[in-house]
Amino acid sequence: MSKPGYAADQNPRILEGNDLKALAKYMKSDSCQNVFLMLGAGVSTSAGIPDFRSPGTGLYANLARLNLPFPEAVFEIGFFKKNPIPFYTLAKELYPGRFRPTHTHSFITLLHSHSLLHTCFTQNIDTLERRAGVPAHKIIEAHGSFATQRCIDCKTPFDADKIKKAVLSEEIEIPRCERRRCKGLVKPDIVFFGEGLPDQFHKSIRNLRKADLLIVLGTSLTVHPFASLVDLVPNDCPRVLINLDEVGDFNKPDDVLFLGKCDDIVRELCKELGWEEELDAAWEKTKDSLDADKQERELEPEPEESTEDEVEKITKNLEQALKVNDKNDEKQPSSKVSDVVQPELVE
Ligand code: CNA
Repeated sequence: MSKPGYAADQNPRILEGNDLKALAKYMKSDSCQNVFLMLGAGVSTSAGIPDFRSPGTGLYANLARLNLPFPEAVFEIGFFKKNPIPFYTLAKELYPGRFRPTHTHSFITLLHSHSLLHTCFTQNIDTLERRAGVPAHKIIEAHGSFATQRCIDCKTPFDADKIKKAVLSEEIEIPRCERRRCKGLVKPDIVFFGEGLPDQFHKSIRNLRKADLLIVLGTSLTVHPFASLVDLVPNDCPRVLINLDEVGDFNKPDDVLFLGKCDDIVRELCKELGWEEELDAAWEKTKDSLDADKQERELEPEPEESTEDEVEKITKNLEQALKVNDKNDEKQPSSKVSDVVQPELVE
């Protein structure tokens, strides 16, 4: 259950209080026209996708036990060039289609249908915002996504069906560029450590000046430049953090924190807004896309798995892939994330 919201010592100036009732009242007022969101992996954990940093269930804690030079190596471009197998093993587990959007994703579609959503900035690569029905032009996938892919050398786009087939085949095939004389490695357009963020991200940052409300959900706010977006809204714009734990620096009078699971807090907020039935109806609709995908991948309906089970499975598969790779290539890459990370995407 969520802790009651609280903010800095000063009384809020724009909101009437620091609880969900006051937030809902503000959202329904004429003063609140442009809502901006910042999302992180925590909005997708209830879909069964592990985040990076939650102790125990986070991917990093689990990858740490594998024979990787460092856990982040799976998402580091220098390491990928030397050894793409760990990333593709992980990609197989995380590939879009297996996971259903959460109630929090459906809440975003409601913000849109109530003409409140200006932009949803997301760090997530799972495309669950789109699958929940949020229009593509409202989403900025700051760290890219699995939606498109290209050769890392000549940048030629690669066919979506072909990469899906390669990734999901029993024995993962590492996709290679089909241009004559290139044959470079193909990678989904996910931003790795060591790569720049999409132009669209940089272009849309200036819109934050128009924000009447910023809601930050399910992120540790440790990856920059994304994390610094919280400082780019106007000084008098209320900022709301919905997260399991307290993160970032929320000390302004109209900063409000709700600590707990985002699906629970979003439901409470929807109750205050009178949107609870709409939330359930919107979430109900998300089932269809998942079923279609499951059929496409010829998967039997799976029993519900906990995030712990999912992480254990991913780690085991990765362990297996690394063992196979060890046999093929005795020489282990030895780069460290600090050698290659560029200022664009840093922790
Ligand atoms: P993170 O650093 O793993 O932090 C996640 C945060 O969410 C933590 O503060 C958790 O306490 C919190 N959290 C976890 N579960 C919940 C919940 N149910 N309700 C509320 N809060 C919760 O992840 P960030 O997103 O901050 O880090 C940025 C990385 C993670 C980006 O580069 C992503 O690409 C990457 N990532 C994405 C996914 C995905 O697409 N679903 C999954 C794992 C990692």
